Amino acid sequence: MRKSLLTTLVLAIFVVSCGEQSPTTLDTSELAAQAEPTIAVSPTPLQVLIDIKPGGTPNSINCNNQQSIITVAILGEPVCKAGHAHSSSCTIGVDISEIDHTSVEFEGATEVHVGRNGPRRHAEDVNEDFVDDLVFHFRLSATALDCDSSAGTLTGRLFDGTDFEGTDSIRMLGPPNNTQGGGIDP
Ligand SMILES: [Ca+2]
Repeated sequence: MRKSLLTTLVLAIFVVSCGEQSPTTLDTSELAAQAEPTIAVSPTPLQVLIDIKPGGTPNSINCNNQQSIITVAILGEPVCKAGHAHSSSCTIGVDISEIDHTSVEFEGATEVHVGRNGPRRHAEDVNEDFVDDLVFHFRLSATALDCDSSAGTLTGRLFDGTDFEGTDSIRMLGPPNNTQGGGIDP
């Protein structure tokens, strides 16, 4: 009888001690699972308006001419500062003076016009809205675009370190094996 009680007691201690250990093991794995998404989280880039081949649509690119230059503009927008009296009449957007043009890439390609101090800055009002836009030129062969691409994305950073990106549609002309070429984009 005593022996049976002792056995029960030992068993009870074993169960309790197991019960204490199990949650500890679970907690560790749960912590590991929670840590992963926290590391993966990154801020969403600021969205900017871009215009591939400004001035016309569709934005046709001859995919057989890998040396062609693709013009891409970041459209400047009037920026309404906090507390601006006319905030309802203007668009919240990016001020191109805040853009670090040396950080800009289009589908992995960088500006082709490079001077002594790196990529040249080219501001011009391409859409005639009286607000300067920032214009870039990229060689097709330097981009990740292929003959099936239907959109191109430009990425970069503001001087304050904020990442931004913008996407516009493209229409690739010419099948991959067509050697006749055709119209070459400026
Ligand atoms: Ca403009």
